[in-house]
Amino acid sequence: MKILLMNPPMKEKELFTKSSKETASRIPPLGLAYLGAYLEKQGHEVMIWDGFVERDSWEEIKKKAEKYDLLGIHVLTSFALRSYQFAKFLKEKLPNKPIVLGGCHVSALPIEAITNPFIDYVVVGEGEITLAELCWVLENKKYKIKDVLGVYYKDKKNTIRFNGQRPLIKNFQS
Ligand code: B12
Repeated sequence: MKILLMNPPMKEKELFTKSSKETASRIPPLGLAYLGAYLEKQGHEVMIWDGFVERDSWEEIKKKAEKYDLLGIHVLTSFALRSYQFAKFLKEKLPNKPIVLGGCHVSALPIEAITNPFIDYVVVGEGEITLAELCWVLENKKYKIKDVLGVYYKDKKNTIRFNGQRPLIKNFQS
């Protein structure tokens, strides 16, 4: 699958660490990089688009996103509202693309996130294996969504479902 992982678009003045312009806010998004590395090992094609650094307009991001099969967005509490606005924008423009949220904010408040009609999946806790299994489900291989731990989703009747927490990864090399 072709997967686009994103930090939401933030203006320079909105970044909390603006006082240290050259350093803190310029650190690459580690969580997305972990996910990308794991997904690439599973054979997927991954692009990371970091909205703290990139300066594309939302329309330009939408044009990029058109080329991907799954759109993932990272959510910290400090930019959760922007992440939700961004997810809504993408869903309205690209209704057939699955939108997945992850990160510590939605791990703490998954119901707040999955209740939004424009969000398809919320991954809680460590995302590597959960997202890889979700990709298999979406590719119609091997797994059914009811077998995937660590993900909130809505069934055909729009009821929120969760199959339980995924145990922590013990050996990351394997
Ligand atoms: C390193 C770090 C920083 C670094 C680098 C951050 C970066 N850009 O990567 C710096 C110093 C820049 C930083 C800054 C800030 N940080 Co900080 N930071 C951390 C720290 C210590 C580790 C983060 C990390 O890299 N974890 C490792 C990665 C692998 O984990 P992860 O990001 O959570 O990602 C995993 C999952 O969440 C999930 N996942 C994540 N995204 C997605 C997306 C999808 C689609 C899916 C499916 C899954 C998924 O899968 C990933 C892999 O398992 C955490 C504390 C912690 N122990 O996590 C605080 C933490 C994230 N930071 C926090 C805060 C508040 C901030 C600041 C807002 C502080 C400030 N006032 O300026 C700023 C934000 C600035 C910014 N522009 O991002 C809070 C967030 C609290 C919250 N509820 O949102 C935390 C949790 C610390 C705390 N307990 O208060 N931070």
